Amino acid sequence: MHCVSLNPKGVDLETILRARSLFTGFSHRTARTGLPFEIDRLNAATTTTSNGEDFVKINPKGYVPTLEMNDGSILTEGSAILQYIADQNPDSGLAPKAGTMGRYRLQEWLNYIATEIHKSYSPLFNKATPEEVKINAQNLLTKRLAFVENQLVNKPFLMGSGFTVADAYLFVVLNWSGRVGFDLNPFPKIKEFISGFLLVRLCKQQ
Ligand SMILES: N[C@@H](CCC(=O)N[C@@H](CS)C(=O)NCC(=O)O)C(=O)O
Repeated sequence: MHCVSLNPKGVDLETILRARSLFTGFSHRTARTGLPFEIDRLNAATTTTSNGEDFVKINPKGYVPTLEMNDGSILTEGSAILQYIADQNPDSGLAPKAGTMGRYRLQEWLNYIATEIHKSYSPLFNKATPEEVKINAQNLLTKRLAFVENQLVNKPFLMGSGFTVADAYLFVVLNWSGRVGFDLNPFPKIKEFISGFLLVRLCKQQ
């Protein structure tokens, strides 16, 4: 198994404390299922991977995350990849069983994170985005995160007491806030969620 992700600044993404891209959350989720995997990084400027491959030939969509299986087939779209990884080890508890109401709830969260949260951060990364578009994206993000904040009032994770791939994805996107100057102070539960996550990771690393 082989995955490719974006590491434009060449920073060390191996530790969760520096989690800044889908890559980090992705690799930790993969690690938790006990699956063997390799990681390739994408140079966004040249669109070649760290192995020197032309990324567009691997994934014609041209973006990450991208999962390449041992048979050479490719799976794209973060939400699909996350569920695939979780399903490789059903006992990991990373996703409720397919066909159950719990799985639809998970998909509900994954779609919300991908389309309403992830994509609200995207224009904030682009220097060419006009200021009013950025303000609009920030306002939208405030609304979307207010919903998440309310959901975390009585439970530690999005789905309740158990950690799922939706939490991992949420953690990764929230970690972009510092980079794009989005203030999370109005969201104390979200801040608690982030620090709880970091604590668990740190404990596991020791
Ligand atoms: N629809 C995709 C979007 C993934 C995405 O936005 N990837 C970003 C990095 S976080 C990317 O590769 N952007 C580069 C590009 O679009 O060319 C998904 O849900 O996985």
